[in-house]
Amino acid sequence: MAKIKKVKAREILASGGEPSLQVTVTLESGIIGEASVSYGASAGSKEATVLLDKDLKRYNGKGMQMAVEIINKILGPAVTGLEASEQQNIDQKMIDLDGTENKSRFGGNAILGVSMAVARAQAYEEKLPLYKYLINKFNLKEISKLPKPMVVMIEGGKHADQTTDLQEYLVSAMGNKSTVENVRMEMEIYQALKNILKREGLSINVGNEGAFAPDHIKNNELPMQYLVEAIKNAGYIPGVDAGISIDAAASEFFENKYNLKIENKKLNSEELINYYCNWIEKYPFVSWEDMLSEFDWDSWPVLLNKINGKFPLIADDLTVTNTKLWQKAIELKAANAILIKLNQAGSVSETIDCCKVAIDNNFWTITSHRGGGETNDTFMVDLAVAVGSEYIKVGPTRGERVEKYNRLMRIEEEINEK
Ligand code: 2PG
Ligand code: MG
Repeated sequence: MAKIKKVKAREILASGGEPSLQVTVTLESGIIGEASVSYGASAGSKEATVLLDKDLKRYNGKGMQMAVEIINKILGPAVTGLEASEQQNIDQKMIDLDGTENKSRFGGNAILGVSMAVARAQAYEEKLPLYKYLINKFNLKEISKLPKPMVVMIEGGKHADQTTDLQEYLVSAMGNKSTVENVRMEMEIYQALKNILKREGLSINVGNEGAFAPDHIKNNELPMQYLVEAIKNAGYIPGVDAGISIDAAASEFFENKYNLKIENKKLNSEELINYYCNWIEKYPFVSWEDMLSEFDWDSWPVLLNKINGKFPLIADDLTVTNTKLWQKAIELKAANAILIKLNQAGSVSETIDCCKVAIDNNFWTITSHRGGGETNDTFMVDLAVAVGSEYIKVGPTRGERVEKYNRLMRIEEEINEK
């Protein structure tokens, strides 16, 4: 048993060169836990609030000094003296102190930073790897398999300029290969894709998430053709070793109608669904995510019905790692898999509670990185392992991304040594 002795926060830089938060929790035993918080570029409207300073003289209003103050002066003192093992109580205390639906008073970023750092400190205190500590603490099932990589290969939308309207084209590992082999396969496919883009005269510059962001690509379907070709060129079988996932992030191009700029098309929901459904038989899909806007609830069940169980439809902006919204999505048959992002929920306990709803209903969870403001923190990987996520969704290059795959491979090594 160890009580929390001190909580200290600071502003750090996130992957996009703008601030985020890092929190250090010291226990009375002298053990230290540290965590950094990420945030998104194409965030859902109902996510826990990212509290920013709005002081335009610093970082164009995106500083986090206010959140730092809140942690150092309010949240930290409030949890000091509590047993670090009481994660749920600590989270609840901060949620109650904030008192708002979406953590707009103290910020989901501030509350989550403390929440993650406490969990990490207590895992060290118990000399357990973080994933194992989370399994014990939240009564989760023992590990039967590790999450597979779902790697963003081509990115557009809000994550890159003048490229596809859809935000992400991903390659998802299939079959029963080890994590090490899956990661190798993905990176070989990434390199094969680079050659294809060069051949097509397209740029191989990368976007927010370290995926290729070819500008002036002609339509939203071409990336899928390239991905299938890349899988083959790397020596793998599409639909057997690896398949394709898409995250349209459709809320970002929804303005009364769905505005597909690069194709000069404005489609209503029904037309967009038909546009997508033409692809179903053509490509080896593993999943689709946010194909419709978070404000278009009525159309989600129509699309899910058309997919007809061929692959899962993942909700991200629609459900924002929020138990109530996710229950609504299940009831309305709007989606049958959920994207999990710690900072959407704003605390470790709420994130895991939301995963439990998916686990109880036999739906996939896919634990995800963030586009805009990722950090080197790998908490999300341990979380994915603990809740038994089917996939982790992370970009293929840049330090803050590859750290996640490196952590997953390390966990595999640890488990195999036992
Ligand atoms: C998404 C994510 C991560 P962002 O939409 O799934 O890929 O993007 O963090 O910008 O919301
Ligand atoms: Mg998404």
